[in-house]
Parts: sequence; structure tokens; C-alpha cells
Amino acid sequence: MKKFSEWFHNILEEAELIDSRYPIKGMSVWLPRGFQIRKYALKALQELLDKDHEEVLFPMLIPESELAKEAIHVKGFEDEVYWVTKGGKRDLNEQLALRPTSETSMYPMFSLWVRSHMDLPIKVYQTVNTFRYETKHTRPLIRVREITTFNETHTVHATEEEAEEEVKTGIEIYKTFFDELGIPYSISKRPEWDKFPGSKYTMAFDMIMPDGKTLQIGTVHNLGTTFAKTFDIEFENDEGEHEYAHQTCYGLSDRVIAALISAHGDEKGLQLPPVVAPEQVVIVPIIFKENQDVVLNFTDNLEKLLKSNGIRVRQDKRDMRPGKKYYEWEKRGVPLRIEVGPRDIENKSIVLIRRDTGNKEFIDYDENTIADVVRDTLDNITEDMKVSANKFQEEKTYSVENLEQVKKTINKKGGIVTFNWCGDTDCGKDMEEKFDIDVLGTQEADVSGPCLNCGKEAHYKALISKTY
Ligand code: PR8
Repeated sequence: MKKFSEWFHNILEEAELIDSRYPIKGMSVWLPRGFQIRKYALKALQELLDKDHEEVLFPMLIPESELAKEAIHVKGFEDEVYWVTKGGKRDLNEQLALRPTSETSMYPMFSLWVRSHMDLPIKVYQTVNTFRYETKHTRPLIRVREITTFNETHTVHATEEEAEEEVKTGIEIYKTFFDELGIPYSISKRPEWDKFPGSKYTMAFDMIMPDGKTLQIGTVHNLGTTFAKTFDIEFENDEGEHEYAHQTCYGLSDRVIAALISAHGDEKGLQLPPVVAPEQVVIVPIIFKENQDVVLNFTDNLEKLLKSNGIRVRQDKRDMRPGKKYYEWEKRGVPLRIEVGPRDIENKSIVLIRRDTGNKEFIDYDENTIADVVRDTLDNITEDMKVSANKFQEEKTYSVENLEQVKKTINKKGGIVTFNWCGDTDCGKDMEEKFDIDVLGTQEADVSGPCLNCGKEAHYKALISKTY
């Protein structure tokens, strides 16, 4: 693959996903094809969230006085906030922030909603746009200033245990979601200096991109009682005493689409797992003048049949060379192509071509079973795409034994490097500087012996990488 960032930008344009020429840095336009992929991805996510959470919608503007209340939180975001200062020509009494995330928009309301333990738990989510004035290099979908697809879940609980449980639930939901999309990930606990501002701790999902750098594709935060104390989210327990609530929040963004594109795309273009593909199947009739009617009769019927079985199918009847059509649909990532020519109809067979492997399969045509055959093939594609993407992440995760290897591996191979680590902030920051990397975080592991960097006793597996 040519240089990744160039490939990535090309594919957004060539697969007609995003137009990034919008005249504000860090803000782009979702084109119809991109928007459909986004829609199907959100549908899959919402199905998972809806089992145990309710959807809500909060305003986009936050009064400065609320945003400023939680000191650590606001410090983490102060350089990134966009402000609305005027209504028409008049200065506003109080300036209003465009939400960079919604804790300070939601929690003052939670404070009104929670009175007794009977009001708990609260488990809500919303999918909104948020704004962050990012100063690092912006890239479409990957680091944007208007996050157009911010899916954020916020929960409130009576006990610390329940909040811990919810962190696990959040992680499970994201695992299932990423698995459905065939997006590989490594999960780790972010180091103290890189946790979400105001949180107790942060669990993060990172995917290794084709160029070897990692992208944070989702985070789950345990907020403890910090925000509850700031925003007065209190409840009366069984004994009539007042207690502060325990909270969690977790979120995903447009980056999921970037991860999807990057995990599966290739030199031919986009490659979509069936669950998010606007067209799961494209039928290309091979038409010659003399038998046009026979072929189109057949393909129209096939199209109808697949559609009635809930498969997203499109027939491409355009008057152009089949080869050109194949090229276009491959570039757009359609998982399965069906070719039907006059000879196939005579032989009562059709041809299935998989986008992921390029495999061509001639199958006997039977109206009663064709939908099942197609569905099975789509399922196999989903599974194989996942396996292949996971393999890349595994192969690019290296366990090393000494410092020399850390440096060599990161610089030569990229990916994630893991090794025994003490977990101390000073030691971590020393490594970040020395190796020009980021400490992604730690995984609990059965570790013994010294920290690879400082020689003190190791307690964790560290994960480090170069990051986006
Ligand atoms: C929270 N509050 O906000 P988080 N462009 C694209 N994606 C981004 C960007 C950006 N500029 N910044 C972050 N993300 C919590 C949890 C409510 C929900 C993505 O957490 O700041 C990253 O994938 O960690 C990140 O993991 C996710 O949004 C949530 O943002």
C-alpha cells in the first residue's frame, strides 16, 4: 500500500464518503455513501446500547458557569472549547460553550433528576456533534474539530460496585460492536497522565493502523464521585442518609468509520463488512443485444428475491463495459458481486465474486435456496474479514524483553510493543521522551521481575506505540 495517509484521503474521495473541502479546518461533509455507512454502523451500536440504555438529547450549548464548575475537567478542555459570545449584535450575558463533550451539560440536570436511590441507576446515551478546537494536525474522521458522530453514554449508580460493573458492560458493548465491524483492538488502562479529565480511570481501545501507528477508537471512563460532588448528584439511601452517586461515561466517534476503512481497505479501494455496506450485493447482468430480455428478466427476478429476503442489493444495468462496473463497485467496497450472463442462465448457474478474497464461485441456481446461499456467503465474508484484520493487529503486537528491542521494534516495525513495567508516572514519562512514543496503558498480567525501563519491580504489562 502506498503511503497510508495519501491512500486514506484518496479513498474518502474515490469511494464518495466524505468531501473534505469544506472551508473550515477540521470540518467536512458526509456524502450520501459515507452517510449510509455511518447510519448502519450507528444502527448496530444502538441495537447494543438499547438493550440496557435509553436515548436522550441534550442542548449543544453549555453555560460557562457550568462548564467551569469541575476544575480538572475544564482544565483538560480549556484550550479546545469554541465559544458563542453574541446573539445577533448583542453580547451575551454569559458566554456559551459549544459542547466538547456533554458531562457539564447533562450532570446539572441529573442533579435535578436524582432524589432517592429509587431514581437510580440512570443509563442514557446520545449521538450528537461535539466541538473540539484540536491543535494537533487535523485529518478527516480521525482528528476533527467538529466530531459529527459523538456517541456518548452516561450512567449514574448508587454504589461503586455498580459503576465498576457498568465499566465492564461498556467494554463488552464496544467489544461486540467492534467485532461486528471486524475492527481489531487492544484494550488497556490509560496511564494516570492520560486519563479523561476528571475521571478515576480510563479504559481505552486502540487499533493499529496500516502505517503502524495506533488510533484510539473508544474509551470507557469510571468517573467515581468527582462529578457527583461538583454537580451535587446526591441521593437518599435506605437509611435516609445522603450519598454521592457513582458515575461512568463512555464514547465513540467518527473514528470508528476511519478504523473501519483502514482495517479492511486495500489497493482496490474500500472494503465493507456486510453489516455496514449500503449495498451488500451488486448484480451485474452481462447483456448482449440479442438476449437482453432473457438476462434482465432473470436478474430482475433475482434482485426481487434477494430484496424480499432482507438483503441490500442493487442491480447495475448501466450501458457500459462490465469490467468498468466491477472496478467501480470494488472501489466502493461492495462485499459480494453476482454476475449473470446468457450462458449462465442456460447452465442454470450464477457466479459469485467476493470482494475480500477475489474468489469466484459458480453455484447452481435454485430460487428456493439462493437467498440462503448469498446470506451464508455474506456471513463468511464477515467472519473472514474479522479474522484477517485481527491477524494484522496480532502480528503487529510485539512482546519484547529488553530496552534495545523496544526502540528497534517501534522504529522498524511500528505497531504495539509490550513489556514488563512498574507503572510509575516518572518512569512512563521518561520512556515517552526517550523513545518518542506514547504509553497507551497497562494490562493486568502475571508479571514478575524488574521493570524493563527503570529496574524497579514490574507490576503490569505496558503497551506502547506511536499514536495518531
Ligand atoms: C469523552 N465523555 O469525551 P473522550 N476527532 C475524532 N474523534 C475524537 C476526537 C476528535 N477530535 N477526540 C476524541 N475522539 C467521554 C466519554 C463522553 C463520552 C474520540 O471521552 O474524550 C476518541 O475515539 O475519550 C475517544 O475515545 C472518543 O472520541 C471519546 O472521547
